[in-house]
Amino acid sequence: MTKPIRGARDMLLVVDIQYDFCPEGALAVPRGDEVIDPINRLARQFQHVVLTQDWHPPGHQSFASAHAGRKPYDTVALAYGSQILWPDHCVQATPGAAFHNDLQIPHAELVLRKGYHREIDSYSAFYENDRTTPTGLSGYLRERGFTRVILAGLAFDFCVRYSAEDAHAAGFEVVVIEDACRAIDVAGSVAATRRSLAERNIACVTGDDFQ
Ligand code: VGL
Ligand code: ZN
Repeated sequence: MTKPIRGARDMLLVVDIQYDFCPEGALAVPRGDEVIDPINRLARQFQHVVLTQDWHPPGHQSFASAHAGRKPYDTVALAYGSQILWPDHCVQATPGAAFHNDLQIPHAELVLRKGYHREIDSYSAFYENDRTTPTGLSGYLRERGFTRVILAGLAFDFCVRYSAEDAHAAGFEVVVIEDACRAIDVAGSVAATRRSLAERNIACVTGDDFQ
């Protein structure tokens, strides 16, 4: 491993680099696989890396197939609020849920799975979509003394966005490496993400600019 140039209090959070989010996957993020090389390079600069993995049980409530008469990208009201419905994706232990083989981060210290409660989706790596069920990540990072979270991965407008916002709300310094992310872009979600990150003063930079 290259000598880490990032601080001992920095955690790189690599979000959902799974086959189902890559081209030809069940919930393909356009050009999603383009982030893999930049993320591999970025990860070599960090001593500390966490990977997230979307990990749904069959019949998950975020799947359109679990709602009669609904189709992917419809929005429905669930017990905790409004939820976009997705194609079945990242079903536990299926090939689509696996990390892309080209992702090479052997020194990643934690794989944080999320979305495993059948009734609750989880975009954020910190809180599920009911906004009250924690994943435990904030405690993990705090207990280990990390103060800054740097994010890259898929998808910019969902899991990266909500993870960045929750990390910020939890008191971490947050940086999104935007050119190491790709977006789904449904119903203006990319524009909404940019607005929301800007309102919170969450830094959105390119890998080259990241200091
Ligand atoms: C994601 C939609 C559904 C993501 C996960 O990783 O951004 N998006 N599940
Ligand atoms: Zn999902």
